Amino acid sequence: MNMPKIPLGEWIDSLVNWITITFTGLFSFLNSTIEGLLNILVDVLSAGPPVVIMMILALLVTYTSKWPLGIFTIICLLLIDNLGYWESSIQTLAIVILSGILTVVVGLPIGVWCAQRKSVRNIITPILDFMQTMPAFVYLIPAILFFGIGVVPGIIASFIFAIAPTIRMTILGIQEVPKDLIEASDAFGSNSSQKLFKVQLPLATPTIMAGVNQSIMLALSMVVTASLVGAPGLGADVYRAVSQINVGQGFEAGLSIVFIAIILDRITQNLRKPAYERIVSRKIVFSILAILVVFTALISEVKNEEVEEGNPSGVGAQTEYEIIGIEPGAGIMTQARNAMKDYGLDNWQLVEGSSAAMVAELKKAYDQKELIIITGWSPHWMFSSFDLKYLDDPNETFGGSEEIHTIVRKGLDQDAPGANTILDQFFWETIDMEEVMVQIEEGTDPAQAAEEWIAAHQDKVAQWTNGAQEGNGNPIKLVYVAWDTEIASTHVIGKVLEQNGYNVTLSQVEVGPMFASVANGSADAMVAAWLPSTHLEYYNTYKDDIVDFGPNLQGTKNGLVVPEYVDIDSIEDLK
Ligand code: PBE
Repeated sequence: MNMPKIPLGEWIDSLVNWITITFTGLFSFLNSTIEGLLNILVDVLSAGPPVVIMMILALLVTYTSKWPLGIFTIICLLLIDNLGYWESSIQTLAIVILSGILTVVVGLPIGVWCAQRKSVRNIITPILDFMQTMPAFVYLIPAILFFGIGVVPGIIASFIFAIAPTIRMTILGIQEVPKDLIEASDAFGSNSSQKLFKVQLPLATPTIMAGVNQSIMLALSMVVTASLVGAPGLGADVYRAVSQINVGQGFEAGLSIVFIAIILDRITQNLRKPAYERIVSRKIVFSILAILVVFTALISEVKNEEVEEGNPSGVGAQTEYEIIGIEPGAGIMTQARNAMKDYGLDNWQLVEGSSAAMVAELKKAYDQKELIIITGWSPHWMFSSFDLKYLDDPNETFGGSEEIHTIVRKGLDQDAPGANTILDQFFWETIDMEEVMVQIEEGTDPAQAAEEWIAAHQDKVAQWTNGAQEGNGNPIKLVYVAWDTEIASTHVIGKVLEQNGYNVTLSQVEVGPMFASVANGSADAMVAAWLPSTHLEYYNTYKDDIVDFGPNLQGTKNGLVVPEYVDIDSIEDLK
């Protein structure tokens, strides 16, 4: 059938665009409110030495779920601290608690409303179904555009993902209240709010709490996803471990998440009927807790006021001492971390996320002429779309000018000699790569951009394929990371191999897995090794199990990049 494609994607794009522009004010208000609340929570949880918080949490678990669990809690928390994940855990705990509070504050009234009105319920239920089945990743995309990268889009996405159970269970709980009790309260002449607060809600509480418990567990399950857009905490530790193939670290961080899950689960499950309620009443415990929280919050706010120093109009203050980074495993991230040490930028933070999120953040800041510092590299189309400059790097922490190498698995010359030859002879210039990148950025599909470039540069391609045997449909698997540079190069070389008779698959992975897969032979080749310095660590780890074909492009550069209108010139100026 020859029907034109319905431009659903484009409609959504323009809708999101419109929302972004129209509600800028609202978003920045929400952004600062949520971030402010989160900071308070983090401050409260990290006031005083860790042991104090551990004791309080353990006591709370003991109170709600008996002493053996309290002991278990203290052991878990001590272990987390010992493994070095205490700070991350505090971040995660704060994020989950805040998402939990938000789901209750928003979800409960919606649930009540749905329970009372069938028409509302008929509208909300399908929306909830939709929200729960849409992959949570998808929410991250508009969330980045609305809120920038950092913890807020993560919290919002978790909130959307997690709110459904609270609403559903509230509806269920209220509907399950026996009819005769409602009739009785009607008979006593109670109005609808009396009925709600004195009869329905109290009777529905166990069901509602089960929903809240589910919501909190769902929010916790979002922490890894949220770290893709820069949310800190245990999720970021897991993500970093994946992108660097660090099994041990992945397990430790994962285990910490499990511990936090158990603790939160026990507390929320038994909150309504604590195990030791007879000994100390709930009111007393919760009042003490509330007073403690408010008190620490106030104290840490006062302390914060005192330490607020430095020049409020300086670059640091205006960027909140944040450098916007990319995938945690990227070589440039290691360089940036080293640079922060080298140049003594102790109060700065490197935000982890992804290349796409970084670019979105840059676009946003650039449009509003706000200060921003990113980890940047060339060749990259961003230099032609925006007026940008590299900050001077007198210590050469970012390694100066580099090359991109082609690396193939051992034995490829035997199994696919033609592909081996082509990959070996693949070499092009920065302007070639840029041509493809700009095309892709302007909306051309990468495969098509590659084809067009090949058609326009037959002479160059002929040099690569010179003397290469036909592929006869043999499979070739190329791996790459979703950096703009490698999207371009991998698609071009992939198409060339295809035109020479190979059956090519491209697979997009994280940095560590990219090297590892070529080393263990599960992928055939990659054209994305930035050397000698950016990927040195990966290179050294795998160098005995790979074949290095040398550079396919020369003259690349990494560094910290700012828009031209930012009036500093060197990394040293950030101090
Ligand atoms: N980058 C920049 C790669 C190589 C240099 C993002 C394309 C990286 O940092 O690992």
